[in-house]
Amino acid sequence: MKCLADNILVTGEAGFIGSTLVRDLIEKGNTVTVVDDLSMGRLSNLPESDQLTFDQKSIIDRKFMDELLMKHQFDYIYLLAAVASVADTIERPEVTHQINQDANLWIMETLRRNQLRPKKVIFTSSAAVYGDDPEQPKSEHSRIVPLSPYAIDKFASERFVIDYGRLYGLNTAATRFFNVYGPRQNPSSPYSGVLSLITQRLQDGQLFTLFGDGTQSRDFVYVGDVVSALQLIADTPDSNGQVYNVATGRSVSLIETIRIFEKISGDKLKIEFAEQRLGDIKRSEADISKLQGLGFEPKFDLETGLRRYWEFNQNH
Ligand code: UD2
Repeated sequence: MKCLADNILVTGEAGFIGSTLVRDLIEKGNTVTVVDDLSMGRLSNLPESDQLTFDQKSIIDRKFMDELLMKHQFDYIYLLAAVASVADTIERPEVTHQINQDANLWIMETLRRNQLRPKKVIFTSSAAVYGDDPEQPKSEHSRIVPLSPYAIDKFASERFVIDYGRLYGLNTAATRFFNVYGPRQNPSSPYSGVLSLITQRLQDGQLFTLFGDGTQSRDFVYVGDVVSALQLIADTPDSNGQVYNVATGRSVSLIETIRIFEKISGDKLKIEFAEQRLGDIKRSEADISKLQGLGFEPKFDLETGLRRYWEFNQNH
């Protein structure tokens, strides 16, 4: 399906989604340039390869990004760099806006001004754009209710990228990730993904704080499936100008997820219950029929994905 040896830019690739994508692109023979300021990602997440060039830079460095885009004339661009913590964007809305929106707009503007024409630019957005609207499952046509600077910037960037395609003839698409989990996810912040926190607590035998009663449910999607979806969208001409939910289409409660994880690890998670988090969403489930229309099928159900994740952590 994919032609080999493309020249690819990935921003934000030292995070766990970006680094998984980079590994896969390199294995397929591509040349990959990565830009990450290492504010959240880790250099050790990236593979060693002479097909990989790493620049420890922030995407808000306009001069650097201009020169990089002009010099390499990338075939594909994956825009993953972001301040991914919703709470952080609530505390620092203006600073995080520069990264989550302005920097992405600047990249699009550089492409436009210089008539650069990548085969595809993919912006990675989030299910956060749907906010707390109770309608489930969420299709790409569901109501947009952005409730944080994070969601506002993700939605605006998504629109900018798509409309730069429509207005200026660039090939673009966007994705809305649901709850992604898997190897190399960083559990070090209280706002880290819940499955990375549970993994760590199970390994260390420490207490896990469950906010709410555990009946809240999420559409947890394994990072390997996310990386497959990204490349499928990149390689499909029909995806131009389109936005896709990236998830499994199945929502599982947190308590059931913990039970599955306990079965895999053979350990019992020590749980303390606490008040539900302010603004927490009760249920989140994706309608993925649009992505399935491109031929996507998730390969990892929750148990298979959690098993892989657990085994990876045991070996690293
Ligand atoms: C996810 C995204 C967020 C945004 C949002 C949109 C992650 C890490 N976050 O937030 O960026 O896109 O979706 O809706 O993917 N929980 C506990 N104990 C903990 C941590 C979490 O009980 O120590 C609960 C939490 O209250 C929530 C569930 O686990 O009910 C999932 O939490 P999360 O932070 O992993 O993800 P979510 O869905 O809040």
